[in-house]
Amino acid sequence: RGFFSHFPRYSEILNYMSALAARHPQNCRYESLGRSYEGRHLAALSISLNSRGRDRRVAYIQAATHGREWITPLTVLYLANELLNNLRAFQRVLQDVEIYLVPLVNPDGYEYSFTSDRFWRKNRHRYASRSCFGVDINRNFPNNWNYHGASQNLCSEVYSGTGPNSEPETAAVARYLEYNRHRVKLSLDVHSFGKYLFYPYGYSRNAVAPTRNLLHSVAQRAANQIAKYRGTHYTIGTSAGLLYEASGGLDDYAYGNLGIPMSFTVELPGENFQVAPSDIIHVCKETFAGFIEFIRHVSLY
Ligand code: 0X9
Ligand code: ZN
Repeated sequence: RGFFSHFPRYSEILNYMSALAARHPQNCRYESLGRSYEGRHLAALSISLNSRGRDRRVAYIQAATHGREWITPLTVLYLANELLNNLRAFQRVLQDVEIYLVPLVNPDGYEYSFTSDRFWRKNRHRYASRSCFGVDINRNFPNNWNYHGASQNLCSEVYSGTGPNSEPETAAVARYLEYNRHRVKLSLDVHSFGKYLFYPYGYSRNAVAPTRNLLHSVAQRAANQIAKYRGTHYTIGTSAGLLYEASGGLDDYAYGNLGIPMSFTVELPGENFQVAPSDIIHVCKETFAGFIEFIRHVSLY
């Protein structure tokens, strides 16, 4: 069976990533950003035309912050494979750009959603003498932490943790982005579901991003590219306006704290986090067109 016709487990994803890097040693590096609460690797791929030092602009894309969002890592791995197999065709897009991909930000929650609870969202942080587990990694980033749409109840689906960056997964991502903040021009956090492209701010309906017009127009271009494949329609706006207010997300942190000019959360298709295996390839292909459009803008800002 092909890789993009089923939902691979953690170890299969890591094997796929290391095989890609082994097949393209000049253009792809496989590394670990750190480890999850349960000790799994936060595996990453760096893709570029050539190894030209540390001056390239970075397009950062992560997925599976929430365990149950199974389609998300596949779209990121599809992007990696497609770019590496067609480097020449994407020469313009990749010029002076490094693509940095973290397909499984929450490998513990991802694995748990296969073994025990299909709808597991949080990480698997365990608390002494408690029967509830896990922190919502997308409520744990240090931007207006625990302000709205987050909870201090350990059992809540949106438990924000003991403090900003309390979780190893959050801290590893924040550390990478902080260290590279001047190079990172695009941050995409890939989630499911809903067919939305969200830009900051997500924490409050009253917080307006100073560059909201630019963010909206870049997202509109990406949505247009996605729709070309089979007409999939994305709604564009802030998550606070379209869905709910929720603070501590990667998008707000990347934009508000680090000054990353293009920061978005993508909500892929798939009602109730379910995508038919035969549909995976189509979601990957349409999303690929959107990713490329976002990445196109990296050299402009
Ligand atoms: O609630 C979330 O973390 C995201 N939706 S999901 O259904 N995948 O859980 C949306 C996050 C949008 N960004 C912010 N609210 N900052
Ligand atoms: Zn999510």
